[in-house]
Amino acid sequence: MRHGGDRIAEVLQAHGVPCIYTLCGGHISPILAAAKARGLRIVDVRDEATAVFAADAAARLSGRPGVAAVTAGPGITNTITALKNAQLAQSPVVLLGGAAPTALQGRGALQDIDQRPLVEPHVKRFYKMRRVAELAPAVEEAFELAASGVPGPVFIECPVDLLYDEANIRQWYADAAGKGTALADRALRWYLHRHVRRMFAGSASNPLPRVRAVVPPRAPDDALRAALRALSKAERPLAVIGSQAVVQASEVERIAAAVTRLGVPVYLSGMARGLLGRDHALQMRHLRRNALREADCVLLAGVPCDFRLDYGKHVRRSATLIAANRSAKDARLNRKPDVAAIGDAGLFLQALAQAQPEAPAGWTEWIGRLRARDAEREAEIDLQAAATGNHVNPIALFRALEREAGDQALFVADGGDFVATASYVLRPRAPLSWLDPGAFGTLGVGAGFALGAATVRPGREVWIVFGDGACGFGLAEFDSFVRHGIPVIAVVGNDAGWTQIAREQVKMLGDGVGTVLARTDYHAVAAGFGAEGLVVKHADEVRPALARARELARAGKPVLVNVWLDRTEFREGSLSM
Ligand SMILES: Cc1ncc(C[n+]2csc(CCOP(=O)(O)OP(=O)(O)O)c2C)c(N)n1
Ligand SMILES: [Mg+2]
Repeated sequence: MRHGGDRIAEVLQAHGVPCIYTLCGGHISPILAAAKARGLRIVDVRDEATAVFAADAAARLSGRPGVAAVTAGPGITNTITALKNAQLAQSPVVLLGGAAPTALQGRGALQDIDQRPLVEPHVKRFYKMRRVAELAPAVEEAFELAASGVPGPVFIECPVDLLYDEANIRQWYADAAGKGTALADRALRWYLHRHVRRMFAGSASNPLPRVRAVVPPRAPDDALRAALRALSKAERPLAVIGSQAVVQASEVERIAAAVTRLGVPVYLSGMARGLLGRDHALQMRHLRRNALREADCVLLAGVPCDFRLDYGKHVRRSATLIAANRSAKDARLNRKPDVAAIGDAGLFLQALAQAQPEAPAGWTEWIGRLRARDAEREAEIDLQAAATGNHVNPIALFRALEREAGDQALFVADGGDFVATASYVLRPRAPLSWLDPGAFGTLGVGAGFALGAATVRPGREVWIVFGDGACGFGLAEFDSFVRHGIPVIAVVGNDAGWTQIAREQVKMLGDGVGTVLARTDYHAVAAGFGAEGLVVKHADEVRPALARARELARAGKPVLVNVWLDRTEFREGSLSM
């Protein structure tokens, strides 16, 4: 007879889950052991948040739900930030959480709290398991739910007494019931006997796991026709393509081809960065705000009008706005679109490209203008990259990384100003090769994201672009990288501070309190965990260090390159709220 842990593992296996990210606990041991026995890779980390960040990244890169398992109580509370991050990033994660034995919940058991009110607001559904027979169907349903409609995390609470084998559990309950003869003892025995019977009711049959197909939602034809009409009338069209447009990882090449055929100049954001490769005639990188103000027809594909578009104010009032989004709420956030195409934005782009006769020749001049402005901005950045100081200019560092990183490179961004600078300079090479936290702006995603990326994309070069502040959250995961042979390269921008915050705080309040860090030897910390640590204090050391880091990673070693930065004015004046 299979135990509950094995029933769960069987469903994970049937769904082709390559990897479970976890931090152990007695409450979930049967899941981990059974999953390992079925050939799933178990990657154990040093903080539960890392496990969920890794599952999130794995989901974004594979287009299938990522799976994490954490223990009851503190294991679950530790995941909340990562869970919220996945929810706001619309990333399909299946989180398996332990719980106290069913009969002891609310009676002062170890690690026992009411988990529902903590977790429920951050997930599409909170499954509370009460019977062994419910486990497999709940996991099957969770996989479907996480990936359908607007994707997001789903939580399954698995009490420990549903996970171990029946004989053990019956014995455990029999021992707990004791052998007393008093009326109260006999009543307890009767009660527990009935409880156990209910727990295992219906568990004798164990049907084969079912994998349900997830059908992506399609925008209705009238939205497609309206969008086509708007585009055909446009003189200066512009598209912004964001993370939600690429939730179907298997579609990215087709989406890229559709964008090319559509002929509309584009800005790519979030997970869509890299969609068109390193260089594409239609892709603009700079001065998006100006372009949006000039465009007479704007297509937002999987992008809400949130703070990143100044709540919709970046788009000219008179422009025709087309919003393609799986979420009707996001499509209308802060600004009512002229055309709301509610459905998968990636499929919508493909449908548009298929139905549009040919990109109007009149767009050429507009595209040329945008390209010229982009090139001008690149030249300005080059000038700023040339500024020298005592240590390393971050723009020059990213120019060097841009040259050094391979065609298979995948970049993970975790930090403040350092990462914002990277996003202007680094060019993701291919679709799904850039990971950032998304709308929650969460610091600390780096180590988990890199772990998720490296495990679902083995052999890919994974670079973490880390602020020195941000790297502190996940530094202990160098231990996990080493133990699991995950050769990521972290480039830490060491400016001895939480600079994105310091920049405005000092200017407005005259005090940098709380924003100052030291030039800490992060490379030595990584080396302490058994990884390779390199330090770069001067400009001329950058290229050899990056090359060496790449070489070490190719030989299977995780590396941390601690780069001492100079101050720059590059991010001056930028503030996100
Ligand atoms: C979990 C979390 N805590 C705090 C913040 C606020 N915050 C945003 S950027 C930033 C500074 C980041 O510093 P660092 O990683 O060193 O990058 P830098 O700006 O110095 O380049 C902080 C503290 C946040 N976004 N997330
Ligand atoms: Mg910093």
